[in-house]
Amino acid sequence: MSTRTLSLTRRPAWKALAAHHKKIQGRTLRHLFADDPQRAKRLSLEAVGLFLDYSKNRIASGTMPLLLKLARESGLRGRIDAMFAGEKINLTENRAVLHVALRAPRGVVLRVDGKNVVPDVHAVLAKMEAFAQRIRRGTWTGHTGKRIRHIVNIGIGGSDLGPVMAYEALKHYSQRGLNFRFVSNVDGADFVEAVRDLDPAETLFIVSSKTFTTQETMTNAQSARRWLLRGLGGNPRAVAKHFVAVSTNAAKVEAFGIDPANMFGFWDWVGGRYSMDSAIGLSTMLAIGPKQYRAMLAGFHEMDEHFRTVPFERNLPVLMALLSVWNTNFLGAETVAVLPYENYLKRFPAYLQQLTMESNGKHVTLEGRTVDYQTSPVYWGEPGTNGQHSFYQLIHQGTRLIPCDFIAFAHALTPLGAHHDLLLANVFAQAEALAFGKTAAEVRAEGVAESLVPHRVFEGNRPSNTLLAARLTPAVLGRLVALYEHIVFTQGAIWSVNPFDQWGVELGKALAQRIVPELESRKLPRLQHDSSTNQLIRRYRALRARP
Ligand code: G6Q
Repeated sequence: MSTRTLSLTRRPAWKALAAHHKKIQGRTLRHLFADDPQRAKRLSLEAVGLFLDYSKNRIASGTMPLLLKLARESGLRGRIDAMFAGEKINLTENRAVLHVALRAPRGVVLRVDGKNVVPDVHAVLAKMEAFAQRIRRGTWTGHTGKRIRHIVNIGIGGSDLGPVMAYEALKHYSQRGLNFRFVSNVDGADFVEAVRDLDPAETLFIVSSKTFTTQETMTNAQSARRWLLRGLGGNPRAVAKHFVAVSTNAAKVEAFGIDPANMFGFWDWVGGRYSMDSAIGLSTMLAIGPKQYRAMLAGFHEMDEHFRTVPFERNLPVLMALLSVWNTNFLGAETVAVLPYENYLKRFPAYLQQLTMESNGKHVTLEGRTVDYQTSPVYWGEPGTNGQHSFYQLIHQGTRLIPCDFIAFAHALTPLGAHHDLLLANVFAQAEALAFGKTAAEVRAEGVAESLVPHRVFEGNRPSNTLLAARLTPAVLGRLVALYEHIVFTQGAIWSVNPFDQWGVELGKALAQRIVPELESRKLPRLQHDSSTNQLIRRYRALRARP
């Protein structure tokens, strides 16, 4: 029997890791660093412009070899090859998973059902570029002849989080005369606030929806259309000049009234949360321009090639994924804090929440067996140093183990006095304090009153990774996103789950549809939910009836 078919906890490497963990658990980061002056050098790695120091993880000399063995026993190599070969590895939806094709240079061949998809990708990119140039140069004008100054992306989930994150991350490179807004929530406040100060004559809506059926997005798109027509005198012909769509569903786009010539397509082998570099990235391209967008794609591709070709022991996504498996499954960590010390990455943790948790938040294996181990940890975070003045207390002195991914850059994009050195001093200090803490003896040596000593002790031994790059460029953003995409892929391979479906999201979409008519109908219909849901619906209707 091959090890791949054994359930995860029965694989030899898993058992060896459990035994190894017992053996080394008493050895703290203080011991591990004291025993090996070369530790930092040994446990760090530079690849595709990213430097990863993973020496502050609770691993001893035998840990990584065993984790690498686990990767091999889990069939990781075969799964990577299957993804790049366009096999339908998204089993539950019978789809290929080929977001790597979105950034493949012309000339690369990646096939789905025997057809090379790379030329299609480049055809859409060329169409996006032509459109982006017209908007950026002001040669695309609105219904009244004014140039477009405001761009509103309407989309949700994978059709929103990537565009918002990328816009914020790359704002430094954006054309400042264009103003970008993002509307996702079906809560009307999102739309109303987004357009409050905009002139419809200067506004372009990008309706981003893979399916073009998502309730939130369709509702916002209809409101946008009404808002536009109201502002421009009601001529429906105005829609064609102020709406474009990004979708896989041409029929629905046309039915909405958007000219199919202004639809930018993508394909069912791109999952929503893996789509920020497909046409879903149109707002990003409008902001930073085609050249910088291409640079971002090149960054993604560099990381893809690194992941595909470099041996696992020097492979950034593989190593980071294995460390997360170690922290989750052997050290019992339940979350990972992602802490960028770069204000432009303020939406990066939110973006990663979807990428990681929607992908690997699964409780059955690909074969449908309930797992007997933890899968995705909760990912969360905030930019440093803000987090330091809020939740870091719990990371330092709370009762939970919270591994941290620190992300920092050598150069500020907007240098200002001593700010950047202060910022970087903070990130290095935090990782150091988390790892080494402060003992009671050290606290006493500072002359602290005995009654306060327990309060001032830091246990340390808190694991972290530090990722350092020269500066946040479009290429580096591409590499960072691809890094986490492939971390998720590797985790999924080890946990034997399908990172590419999202039945939990589908459930929410269906349930809400069922309740809508029960809220909208004039007369209260017979409610057949549980007593709590029935009560909430009745109470809502009653409250709403009062002025
Ligand atoms: C992503 C999910 C989900 C999806 C949204 C929007 O992987 O499938 O977040 O992106 O539900 O879907 P549409 O793009 O089809 O509107």
